[in-house]
Amino acid sequence: MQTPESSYDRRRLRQWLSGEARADGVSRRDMLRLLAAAGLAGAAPVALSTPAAAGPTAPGIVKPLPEDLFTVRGTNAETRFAALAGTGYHTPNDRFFVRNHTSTPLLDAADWKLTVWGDGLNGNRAVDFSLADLKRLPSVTHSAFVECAGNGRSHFTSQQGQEVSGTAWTLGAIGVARWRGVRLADVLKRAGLGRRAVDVLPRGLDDDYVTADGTNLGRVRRPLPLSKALDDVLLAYEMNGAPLPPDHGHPVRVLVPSWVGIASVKWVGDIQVSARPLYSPWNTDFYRLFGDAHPQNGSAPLTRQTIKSAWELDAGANLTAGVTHRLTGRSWSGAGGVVRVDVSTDGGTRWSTARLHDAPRRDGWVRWSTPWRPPSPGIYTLLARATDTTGRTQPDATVHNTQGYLFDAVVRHAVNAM
Ligand SMILES: Nc1nc2c(c(=O)[nH]1)N[C@H]1C(S)=C(S)[C@@H](COP(=O)(O)O)O[C@H]1N2
Ligand SMILES: [Mo]
Repeated sequence: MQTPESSYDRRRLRQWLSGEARADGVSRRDMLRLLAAAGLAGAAPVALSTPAAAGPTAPGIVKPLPEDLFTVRGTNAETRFAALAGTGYHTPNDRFFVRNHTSTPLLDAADWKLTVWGDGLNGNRAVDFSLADLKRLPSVTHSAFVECAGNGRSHFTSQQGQEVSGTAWTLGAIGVARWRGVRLADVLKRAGLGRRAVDVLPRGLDDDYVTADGTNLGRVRRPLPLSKALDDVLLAYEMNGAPLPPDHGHPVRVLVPSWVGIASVKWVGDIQVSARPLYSPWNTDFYRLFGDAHPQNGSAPLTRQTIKSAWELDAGANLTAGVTHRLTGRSWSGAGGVVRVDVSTDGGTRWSTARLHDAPRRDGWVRWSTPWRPPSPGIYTLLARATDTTGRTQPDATVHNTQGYLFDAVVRHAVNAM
């Protein structure tokens, strides 16, 4: 009899050999282990060819992570904003950030199914959907960002001198893609959504998440109120015109526009529909605001993202003095489109408005540019401050919370003119 692990290894090997899973980023040692597990060692020399552009890898991420595109942070990969310069509105899949609690599972779309179940369904009857079932439903396409709630977290420390826990992202834990899929509302209706349903709980097929102190929190799952689930949430199977890549939830992920990234559960395998409010560590212990300025048990669970801006430059980038450069960047807000971006190249003494290259778009970002001629060699601090359709603007400092969520202050970006 085959253990589940060996059948997993065989499936993974099959996908890898058929080119479904990318060779790059899978180490030779891992491949040898898989070949041995599948009883194929020595039988497939093609599988052992060294990838052309092997860069640093993060454990569990399948796609290549070349240093000019990504900064690896533990099991995660942050997009380098400088690598977005000139890429257009949508973030190419090869440079979209990855946030993995554990590691990317390699799932076979043909074997995959989604089970919708729970006492919020009529008759409490579970219903399964294959990928083909989903593709028979009307498809919708929506451009939206996925952004980690902790994006910008490192600036609590570097800019405000405060301690926070979690991945030390700079500003690159965001990407905007064209997602295609079906409305979660359509799937819930087909499953027999009952009148008493209040919450849904999508759950990922990746491994259980075990915290640093050894506590097993089970599979990644976060309750979503039915009101949002029925509004604009998708079950996405395409990203920028391609089948969802393994690292971004293949074959199907939840896509919750404008909300914190944790809501957009990847590799979704089942969705509980409940007549009572649901809880998981991801809406009780995590993804609330804790700390001196917040209620004892934390704020309400986080929903929308906040407002941010980023320059498409590395921190400390070198620029030639006495020459006019076209500096570019992007700004976004979870509350509405960005309508204005003010920029300063002298640490905030003088400000001008950046030229916007996109109309304000809900759930997305705007690209902007500003000309700048560094007058003489030296260190300069660039600032960008966005304002959205609701009138919200970026503050000088963000109120502290212990887990470093929703950093929205203007980031001080040092560059070196030489
Ligand atoms: N199943 C599962 N879904 C998940 C995660 C995960 O680790 N497992 N990470 C979440 C978090 S915290 C974020 S920010 C986004 C990141 O999506 P991306 O990796 O496609 O950029 O996925 C979310 N969905
Ligand atoms: Mo996240």
